[in-house]
Amino acid sequence: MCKSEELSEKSVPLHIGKRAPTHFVTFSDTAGALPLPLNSSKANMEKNYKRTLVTAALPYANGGVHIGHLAGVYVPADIYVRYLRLRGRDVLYICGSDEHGVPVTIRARKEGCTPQEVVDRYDKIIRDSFRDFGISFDYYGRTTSDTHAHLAADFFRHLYDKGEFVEKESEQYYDEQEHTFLADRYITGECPHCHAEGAYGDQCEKCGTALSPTELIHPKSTISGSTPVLRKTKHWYLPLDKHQAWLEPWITREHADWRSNVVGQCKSWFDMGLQPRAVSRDLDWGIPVPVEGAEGKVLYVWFDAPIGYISNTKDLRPDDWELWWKSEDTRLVHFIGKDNIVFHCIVFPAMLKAHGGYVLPDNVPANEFLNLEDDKISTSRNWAVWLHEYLVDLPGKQDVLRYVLTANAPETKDNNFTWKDFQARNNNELVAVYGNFVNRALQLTRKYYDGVVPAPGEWTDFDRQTISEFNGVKAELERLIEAFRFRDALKEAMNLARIGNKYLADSEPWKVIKTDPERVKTIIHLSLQLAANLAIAFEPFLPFSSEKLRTMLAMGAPRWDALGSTDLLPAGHSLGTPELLFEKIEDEVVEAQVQKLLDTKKANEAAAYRANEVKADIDFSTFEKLDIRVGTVKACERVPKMKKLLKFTIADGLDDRTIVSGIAQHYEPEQLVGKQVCFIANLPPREFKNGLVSEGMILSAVNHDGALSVVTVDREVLPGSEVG
Ligand code: B3M
Ligand code: ZN
Repeated sequence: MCKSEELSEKSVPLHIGKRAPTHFVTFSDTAGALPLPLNSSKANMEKNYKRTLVTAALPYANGGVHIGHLAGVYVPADIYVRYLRLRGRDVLYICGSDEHGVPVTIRARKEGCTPQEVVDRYDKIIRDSFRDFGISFDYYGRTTSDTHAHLAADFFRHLYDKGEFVEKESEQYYDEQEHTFLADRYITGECPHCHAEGAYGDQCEKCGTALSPTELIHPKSTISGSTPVLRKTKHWYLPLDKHQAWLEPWITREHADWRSNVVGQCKSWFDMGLQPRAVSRDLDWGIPVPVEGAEGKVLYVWFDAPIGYISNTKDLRPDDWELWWKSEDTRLVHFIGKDNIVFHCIVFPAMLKAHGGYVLPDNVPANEFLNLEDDKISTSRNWAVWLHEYLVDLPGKQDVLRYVLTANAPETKDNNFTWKDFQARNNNELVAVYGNFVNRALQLTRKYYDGVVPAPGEWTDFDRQTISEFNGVKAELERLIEAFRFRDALKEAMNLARIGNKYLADSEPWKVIKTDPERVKTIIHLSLQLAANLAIAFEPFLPFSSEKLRTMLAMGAPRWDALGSTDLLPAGHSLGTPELLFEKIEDEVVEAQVQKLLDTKKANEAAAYRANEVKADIDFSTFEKLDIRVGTVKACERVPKMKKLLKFTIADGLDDRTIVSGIAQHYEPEQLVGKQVCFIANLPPREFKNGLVSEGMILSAVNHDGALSVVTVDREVLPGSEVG
């Protein structure tokens, strides 16, 4: 799912050896390139599954839910389970709040409250949003529940007793003032790559490089501000390296038909070689590690969270939860966002396998990300459309959002949400096609037949052609939904409405009524059958509108089997009161939403400016120690393999000096040659990984948006001139 990226636990903490990849290659042709799998999911599909267990990624209870979450995980999973239920399949849809982990503790610290208070607050907001958008979980639990604490601890203990973990001591940063080990996110410092200040122990947000805390220059504890020290600590690791032997063929051969983004991402992990992964943390918020000598240690949030799927099932079905998790005829499907792929395709399956007795996922249809108005959705920048705010501004329009997010779902690539597109899809598709057809069919019935379904005459060739067109929709919808292609499936449902619209437009009952009133009975009869079909076809996608339509048609519960039928509403059946199914959205409404985003952008810029508070006073002698000089740039070039860096040769008055500066993203090297720049001349030389030595620091101004501008002089001076 799309995470609140700044505060989410990144996917690469605490591992031994090689770093995990941060960028993935997608092998769009993976499925085709591999030999035909022996035991593919296709074969599995033919297996007789008795029940389907659908999980949706557990949202972190440290923020609300936004459109990225909805589009990426919860709406697609909801479409899928609503469809399965309509078909009469045995299905459970399980989710819950993910309430442990460092992001929760950071927020609690910031807000001066307890972690429990944080998760209580957000769990409620998240629950309400899901309910309001018709996300039809069978159970929504919490990882702070007792059931979960017990199950997760037992799970760990079982693996521990079986010898499935590797115990290892390593050195980690410790805050001596606060007497606590520091999670990666609690340590900031200078990025060794781009030299931005404030890089986190797991990643530099400026240049995106994945880091380990020990790589930071001048690390600082964000809790006390002190410089942390390295201390030995013991952790338990899941030896994923040992699991690679079965995981790799299991995914790349047996499940080569999973989405190519999923298989591709797993393949890049395999190609790098899986590494042992720590499943415990030194932290005081979480489930205590249930072994002796583990005081002060808790289960890593990514160890306990997926077990939440199991404990939430157990809370819902205390008597037969094991059937849903341990029986070979259960089909397990995880809906997630792309940032969770490694945990659901590699880590969790390894945990389940190591434990023994559990089924493994049959499919993991992960989505890519949704952007908002061409910018990455971001919780900390408030660049998001929050579900609870959406419903205040656009009351009753849940289905419009469900529609737009599905029509535009990031199924195969990142996609973009814009308010303009939102308005266009509502006005040109929902209103003009679906709503318009239904409204015309119902209004004509009311006008000509007092709201009673007329008896049809013989079908004409034209009627039969229309019927044959919509007959095929059921099979097509089934094929697409079962292949997790919800965008295309929605298009297919919309096509049914187009067929109806065209049928009415071409048969022109409002004209024919004057010459052949008997014929009009048939036209209206068939149109009403089509409208009833629409209520069924759209039920998984737009449940609120389907319900409204069923009320208008006074039809009972939707039956999938009946889709394609021309006998849904018998002659003589009285309809309910027609209402508009969808309303046009006016320009002012979307303009207000765009304005809200523009205001956010402005507020962010102002906040960034204010954030650069003036530092504490220093005395003059400290200032005098700084030796700032002017130099002339004689040469400037990019540094191979270090895409942030530029290497300068500066004439400093005496000699040529080399200065390396992290501004390659802001300048072409040739733009700087010949310029006079200001640099600090008396810093100790700093050596980079590749052996390059920098003999000073070039001064730049940082714009509010992070753009750097080199400090130059107004009039040419001799190289080596002092700045003061
Ligand atoms: N809470 C990460 C996320 O929200 C995490 C998912 C857990 S699923 C077991 O992206
Ligand atoms: Zn950086």
